[in-house]
Amino acid sequence: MANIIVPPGWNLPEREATSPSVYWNRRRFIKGVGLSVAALGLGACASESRAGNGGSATEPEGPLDTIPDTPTRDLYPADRNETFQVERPLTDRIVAATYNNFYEFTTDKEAVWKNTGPFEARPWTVEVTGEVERPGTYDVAELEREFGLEERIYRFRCVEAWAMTVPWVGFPMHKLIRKVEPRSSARYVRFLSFDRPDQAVGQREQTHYNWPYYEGLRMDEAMNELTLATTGIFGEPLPKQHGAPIRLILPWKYGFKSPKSVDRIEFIRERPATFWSDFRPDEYGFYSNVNPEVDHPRWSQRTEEMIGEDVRRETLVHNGYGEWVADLYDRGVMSRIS
Ligand SMILES: Nc1nc2c(c(=O)[nH]1)N[C@H]1C(S)=C(S)[C@@H](COP(=O)(O)O)O[C@H]1N2
Ligand SMILES: [Mo]
Repeated sequence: MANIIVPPGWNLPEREATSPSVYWNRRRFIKGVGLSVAALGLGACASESRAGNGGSATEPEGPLDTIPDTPTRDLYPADRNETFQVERPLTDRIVAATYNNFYEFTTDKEAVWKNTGPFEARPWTVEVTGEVERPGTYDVAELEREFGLEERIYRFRCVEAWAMTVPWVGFPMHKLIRKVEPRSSARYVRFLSFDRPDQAVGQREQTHYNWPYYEGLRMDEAMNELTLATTGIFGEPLPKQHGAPIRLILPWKYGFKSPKSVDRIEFIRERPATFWSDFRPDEYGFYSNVNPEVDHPRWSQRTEEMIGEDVRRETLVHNGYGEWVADLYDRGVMSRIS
C-alpha cells in the first residue's frame, strides 16, 4: 500500500462540521489521489466505481456522473424535432446540471446532484392505475424503445423567476396515455414521484413536506402535443438531478408542474390536490401557467433571469407557447397564479 500523505483532518468524515461545497471539494481531491495511485499500479486501493449506474453508495464526482446506465443508451442522442426551436442561446449544460430544484435530495440547488448517489434511478417502472382499460406496470426502457425518442428545445421557467433553454429528449405524453386507453370518466391525471427516504436524504430529513411529490393535470393538458414524457437532456439519458429516468416537461407552466422521477400515474375523475398547493395554498394553485401579469407573493413574474447568462428577459404569456395552449384556458384561469 503506497503511502498517501493526507493532511490531518482531511480523511475524517466531517460532513456534519463542514459546509457541503467544502466537503465535496475535499472528497473529490481525496478520490483523485486514490485513482492516480491505482493507475500507476502502486497500490491495492480498489478504485471506487463512479455513480454512473442505477444507484451507488458512492458519491458522484461530477454532475454528469449521475447519468444511470440503461439498455436504451443507443437511443441517444435522438433526432431533433425541428418544430420546437427557441430563438435564444442554449443554457450551459453544466449550469443546468448543477442548479436544480429537487427537494427529495436537498433544497440547496447547487448540491442536489451531489446527494443523488444512493438513488437507484434505473431500471424503473411506472405503475398506471385508475380509469383506464390497460392499467399495469410499465418498464421505462420498454416505453422508450416502443415509442422512440425525439429531441425538443424548450424554454423552461421556474416560479422563482429563473429560466433556461435546454434540449430535452423524450416522447409525447399522449403516446403513453393512448396506450393505456383511458375511459371517458378519466378527466384528470395525477403523477407521483418516488417515495424512497432510504435513497433520498431530503425526503428522509425534511419530514415537514408531504412526500411523495404529487402533481396533476387536466386530461387535455396531459394530452397536449407539448407535454413531454422526458427521459433525456443534452443528447443523453437524464442525470438523476434532472429527474431520471422519467419526468414531465410542460414548457408553458411553471417548473413545479413538471414532476421528476415519476413512478405512478393515476387517471382520475376529480381534480387532484398538488404538493405545492397543499403546502402553501395562498401561493400555488392548480394551473400555474406562466404569466407576467400575475405575481407570486414572493417573486415578480415580469422578467426572468437566464441561469448561466447575465441576462434578464421579459416573461412571455404561456412562456411563449400560446399558439399551442391558449385555447385550453379561459380568462379566469389566467388571472391567478393558479
Ligand atoms: N419530484 C420533484 N419534482 C420536481 C421538483 C421537486 O422538488 N421534486 N421541483 C420542481 C421545480 S420547482 C422545478 S423548477 C423543476 C426543476 O427542474 P430541473 O432541476 O431539471 O431544472 O423541477 C420540478 N419538479
Ligand atoms: Mo421551480
